[in-house]
Amino acid sequence: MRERTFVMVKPDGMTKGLTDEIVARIERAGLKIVSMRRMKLDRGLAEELYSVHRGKDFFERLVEHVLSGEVVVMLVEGGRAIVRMRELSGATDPAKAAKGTIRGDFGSSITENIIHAADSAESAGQEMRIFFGEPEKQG
Ligand SMILES: Nc1nc2c(ncn2[C@@H]2O[C@H](COP(=O)(O)OP(=O)(O)OP(=O)(O)O)[C@@H](O)[C@H]2O)c(=O)[nH]1
Ligand SMILES: [Mg+2]
Repeated sequence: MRERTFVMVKPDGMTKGLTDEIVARIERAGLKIVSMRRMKLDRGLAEELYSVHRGKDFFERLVEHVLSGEVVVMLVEGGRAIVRMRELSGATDPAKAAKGTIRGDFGSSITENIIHAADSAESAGQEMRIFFGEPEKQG
């Protein structure tokens, strides 16, 4: 099934110079980057992106991290793009992420884990709307 998803290179991924490497991995996986933009999030945008985590003990750390530098946001399209991007990213905690995944190869901590990828069609829709003004419904 052809679908679209939202992906973001977090500030630690930017600092480590990993954007080109991430783009290459996405393209080698047969997915297409439809749109891509370098930007600095503001607090409102960061809290909206991570609104499901509001109230959790790591919420403030997470928001502070994504506000700590520039990010690259991407709209990625292809067959099973949502699941494929989660597979390419690897487990949330880099210490548990498999080698060959972006987090497994480059992540340094659960906060500094390089990349965000939407976890469902619903979040992908919401996040694409927030960052790219895409309509929420897919298909
Ligand atoms: N410090 C800390 N950070 C966490 C923890 N759980 C999640 N995070 C951070 O919060 C982000 C969002 O958490 P989740 O949505 O549960 O994880 P995820 O879907 O693999 O990661 P994202 O693609 O960034 O949404 C993660 O990428 C981590 O950076 C935790 O237990 N401790
Ligand atoms: Mg998530």
